Amino acid sequence: MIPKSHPRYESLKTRELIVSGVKKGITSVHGLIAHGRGEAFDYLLGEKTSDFAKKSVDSAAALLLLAKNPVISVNGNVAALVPKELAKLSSILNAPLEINIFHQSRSRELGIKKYLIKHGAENVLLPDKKYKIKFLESNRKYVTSEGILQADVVFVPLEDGDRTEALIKNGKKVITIDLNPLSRTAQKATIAIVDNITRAILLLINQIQKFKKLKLAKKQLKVIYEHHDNQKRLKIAIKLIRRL
Ligand code: PTJ
Repeated sequence: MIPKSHPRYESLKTRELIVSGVKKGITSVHGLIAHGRGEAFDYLLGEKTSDFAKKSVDSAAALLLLAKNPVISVNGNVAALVPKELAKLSSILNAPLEINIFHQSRSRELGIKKYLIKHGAENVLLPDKKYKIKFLESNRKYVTSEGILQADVVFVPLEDGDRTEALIKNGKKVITIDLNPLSRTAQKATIAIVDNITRAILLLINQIQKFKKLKLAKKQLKVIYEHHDNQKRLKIAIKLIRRL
């Protein structure tokens, strides 16, 4: 057990979630490496949500509310880190959670589905080999007809870059959460939130709920979304990391 008084309690607790995800058969062993990369960037970003990330969250919330068919893509790391929050996001957006993993494993897909349902998810889709998106060779090309195939906006946290590019080429808008502002995913996404998913997803949920409560018109949401300049925000993140 990690003592609460440990100076790196939050970080170690999050690491434990990934390790336990691997043990449960939800997260791939490669996910440990991906998590380590994330930890390093989080350290450089001060392990807190920056103002520029909060602004990206606002734009992402607006875009998700503007979407006709939003879909939330789930991999093994995301499922292990924030299963309850994914269920909540799916419910407030009325959007399916679509399992889409890079390291092919049917048992892991089924395990993720079970885990999400255990944490309150009601709409979970498994990839269907009958349906593919174009411009992608990896296992992540397989989608569902009612989910990613017909989505206009796809939320793909902790992504690998080639799929972001492929989704964009397939005519979709992509929102990601990625701690690495230099990653291809962050660079190619419509909106990249440079923050830890464990913090940013809660902010995203709160912001969507706030916009819904305010009953913002489409025109107002559009202004918030269009205010986003992805390259500009990424440059600010890189500057912060370089301490410029
Ligand atoms: O479950 P699978 O098979 O789909 O595999 C999932 C992983 C994440 C292993 C796979 O997609 C992968 O290899 O991803 P990459 O290419 O390593 O990219 C992961 C990105 O997420 C990197 O840019 C990390 O910096 C970033 N990252 C890692 N942990 C976090 C994060 N970003 C936000 N919050 C985190 N907690």
